[in-house]
Amino acid sequence: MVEPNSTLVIIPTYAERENLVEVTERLWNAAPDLHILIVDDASGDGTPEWLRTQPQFGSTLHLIERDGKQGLATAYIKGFQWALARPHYQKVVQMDADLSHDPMVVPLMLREIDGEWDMVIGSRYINGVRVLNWPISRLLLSLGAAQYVRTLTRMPVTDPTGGFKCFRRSVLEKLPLSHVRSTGYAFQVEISYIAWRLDFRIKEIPIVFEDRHAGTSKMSQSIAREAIWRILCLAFKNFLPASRL
Ligand SMILES: Nc1nc2c(ncn2[C@@H]2O[C@H](COP(=O)(O)OP(=O)(O)OP(=O)(O)O)[C@@H](O)[C@H]2O)c(=O)[nH]1
Ligand SMILES: [Mg+2]
Repeated sequence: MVEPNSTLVIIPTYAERENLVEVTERLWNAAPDLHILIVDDASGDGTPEWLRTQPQFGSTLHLIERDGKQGLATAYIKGFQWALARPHYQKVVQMDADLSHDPMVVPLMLREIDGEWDMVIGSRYINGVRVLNWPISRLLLSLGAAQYVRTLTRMPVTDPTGGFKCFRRSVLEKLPLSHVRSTGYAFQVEISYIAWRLDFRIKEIPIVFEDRHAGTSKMSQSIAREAIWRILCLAFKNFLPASRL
């Protein structure tokens, strides 16, 4: 029996098999009732096979398999649509597989959603900078990107490129998911921007972000180029009414 007020954590994966054992274990330690959905893009590292051997598979552990690497954005959109097709999921969390996002933060996010907030963003940069084990060049790039987004979109969020978020179901219901244009990391900004323009109540909570535990980065120059361009497009959307985003 599925509880009517369940929470789904969506984790997109591309070659994250080494991190999956720990991330799932730590999520269930933090909040035993969570359901987890992995959206895997033919990682080729045994991710689906490992998931199918787990006792929770099919009950609280779910899998969407896609047949090639199709990008973070469409993986999340698939996951959001999967959650929306199941009315018992009232809260949805999105996070990376690589343990950069601490599962212990999930209960704190859920508490904010149970309070007055519609969406919670885990922020590395609110009230100081909390990033562990990143080279200074990567940190400066991330801080510069955050400033670029804030200046162009005027969205009052300290960490607009962050990927650790929690949504009340009603937010996902209102987002025009089929119109989202970004394919890579610009997706994180685009979703928060639309939620902000739709006047949802967004709360940032401080998180400590740690560099990935294992595996390799999927960041590429084309993803970064897309982000620069897509955010410029969002800036023009400031002139559109929210109903036409
Ligand atoms: N399904 C799917 N997941 C992806 C894809 N690209 C990245 N991911 C996942 O999205 C999450 C974020 O990607 P990361 O590579 O950690 O990106 P990052 O945190 O900016 O970079 P590093 O941590 O430095 O590697 C991870 O769980 C990835 O496995 C993709 O094309 N498809
Ligand atoms: Mg990462």
